[in-house]
Amino acid sequence: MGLNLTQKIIKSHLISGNMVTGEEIGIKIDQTLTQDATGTMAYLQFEAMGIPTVKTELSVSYIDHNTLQTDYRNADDHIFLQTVAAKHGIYFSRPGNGICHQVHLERFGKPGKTLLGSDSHTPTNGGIGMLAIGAGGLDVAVAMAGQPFYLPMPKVVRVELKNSLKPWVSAKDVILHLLSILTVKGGVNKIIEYGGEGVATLSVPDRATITNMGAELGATTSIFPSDEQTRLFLKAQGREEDYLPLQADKDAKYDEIIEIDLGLLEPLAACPHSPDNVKKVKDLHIKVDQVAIGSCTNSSYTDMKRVAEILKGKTIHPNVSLVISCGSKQVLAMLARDGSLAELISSGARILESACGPCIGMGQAPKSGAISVRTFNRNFEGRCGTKDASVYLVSPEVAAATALTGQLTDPRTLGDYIPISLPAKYLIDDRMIIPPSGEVNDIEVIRGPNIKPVPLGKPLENDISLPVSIKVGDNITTDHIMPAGARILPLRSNIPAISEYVFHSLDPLFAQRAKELKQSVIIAGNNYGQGSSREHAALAPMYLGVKIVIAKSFARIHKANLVNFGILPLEFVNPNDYDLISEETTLIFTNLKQALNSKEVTAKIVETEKEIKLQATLSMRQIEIIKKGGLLAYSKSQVDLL
Ligand code: MIC
Ligand code: SF4
Repeated sequence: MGLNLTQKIIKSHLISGNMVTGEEIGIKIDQTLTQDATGTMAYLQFEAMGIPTVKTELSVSYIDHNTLQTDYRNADDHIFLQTVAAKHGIYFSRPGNGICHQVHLERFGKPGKTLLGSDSHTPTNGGIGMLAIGAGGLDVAVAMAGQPFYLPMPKVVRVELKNSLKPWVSAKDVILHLLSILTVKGGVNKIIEYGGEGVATLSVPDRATITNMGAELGATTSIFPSDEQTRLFLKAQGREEDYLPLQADKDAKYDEIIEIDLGLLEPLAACPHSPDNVKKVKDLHIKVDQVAIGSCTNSSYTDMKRVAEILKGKTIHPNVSLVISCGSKQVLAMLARDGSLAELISSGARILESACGPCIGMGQAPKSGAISVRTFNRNFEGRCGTKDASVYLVSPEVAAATALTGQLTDPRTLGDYIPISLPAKYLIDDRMIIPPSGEVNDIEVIRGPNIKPVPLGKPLENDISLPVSIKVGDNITTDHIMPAGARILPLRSNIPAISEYVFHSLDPLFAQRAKELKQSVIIAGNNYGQGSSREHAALAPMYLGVKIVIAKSFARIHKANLVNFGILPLEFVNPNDYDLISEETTLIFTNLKQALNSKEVTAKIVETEKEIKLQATLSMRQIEIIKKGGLLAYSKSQVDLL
């Protein structure tokens, strides 16, 4: 029987387990990437493993999330990351060089290889035919140490693309359409594999927009075949030797098949406050205050050039603030050289540096009650920095048209389509990427006062009584659990300080209450922990004494992060039992370690004496990790056994 693309790459990287859906597999990781907001923890953890140089083929440390430098803390993180990279054989992409996913696609991504990144949008590089997966920083540190990455063997969904996109409809509309079908939890433990005749009509940057936002489906990753389009992109990046053709076999099997006729799609928008709340732009008549173009989803040279062509010779609407952040220095420099940057500036755009910027609330928060239209990938409440703002996610074409008219605008009203093709040659200048130095011994790792040691988890207690510290609903994001933004991001290297902000937007008293309770349990609905890979959303609750999270279901990366830091994730066997628990409830767990061996746990509600059945959908390896108090302690115990 033939293999699909996912199975081919997994098979060639399989270290343990069998490719049977749901069974835990361990795969070899060829490349890793980190960014600054998750990277400091990842490298502190890597240092704790005592391994001199990384064991991967390539590891890159990017600075892109926090580049505001409002005080010493941010700058201290940057110099720590630069020196720790030099010491351990890691490439370092300097601040200003661009957003990790975009730069990785341009300069490092290779078809057929595996990439593990401490950022949930790592699947962007699936656009170039890589198996690119997002994970917590500790998992990435372990992969840098040469250990396998473990995950449940996902289901593989084929998305069959038919025909080609109509003028003014673009890659963003493809993924928004898929989000409207599958929702933000429809991709959990699935890999989305694209195929069909429509694939050849999409360039690598288009494909990367689609795989990037596969993260919003909760998917393990998304992947495109590697074909002539891939070769052309790599050639234009001066890397044709990295090209490897890669297709699914004709008779490959899939767990599910979804068909999308590209020719039937129209410009779409994800409405507040969820990427799956998708409507047709032509049906939305809304006045707009801010337009933001950029982020790792839509900031390629072709995206930006199209925006410049739309804005050329025109002026943005007086009520709109337009901010533009290019995905990389390569994109910005090319726009500068071909005159597009001048067009953007003349039209009234405010140009930001090539970084994540407004996507994660690092500046450019809109006004109170604003409508902000963005080419980004997440529109969770408050993420833009203004709690009562409403964010709409759209394509660059819709964003540019909207900036001109001041209301959400279907770009098909602009007239003749402006086709922009892939450049035959990109501007290659890697001077902002510092390769690892040969003389690692002389390098001193510089640690500023904001860089605090990583707290460790404690081994699981067998009998434990836990009051509920918070009860939350469905689709709680990691932005709810551990917010980002200009005020909180500088604390990413300082867990005691950042833990004060856990659940801040939902309940500002949470941190204080959790500390008073000393030990507690969190109760949640479906898809708990969707969104980012930030392990701080597990580490900080652990620091505040959270021992167990009980949810109707979990998002993949967050669940793995909870295990890594020794917090036990349990699921309701009967989801209605969620209603039996309130914020006043205390739960008693007895003989927990033995119960975990059978993966079935019973909790008793102290107030009502009712018993509720819970399940641990974890591998035996993960259960051992929990018993030891987290992955670092577990890994150490494995080494001590040798
Ligand atoms: C995000 O888009 O939410 C982030 C910021 O890139 C995160 C990483 C982080 O929290 O540092 C992600 O997607 O993993
Ligand atoms: Fe950066 Fe936004 Fe992309 Fe996250 S989603 S990596 S914050 S640009």
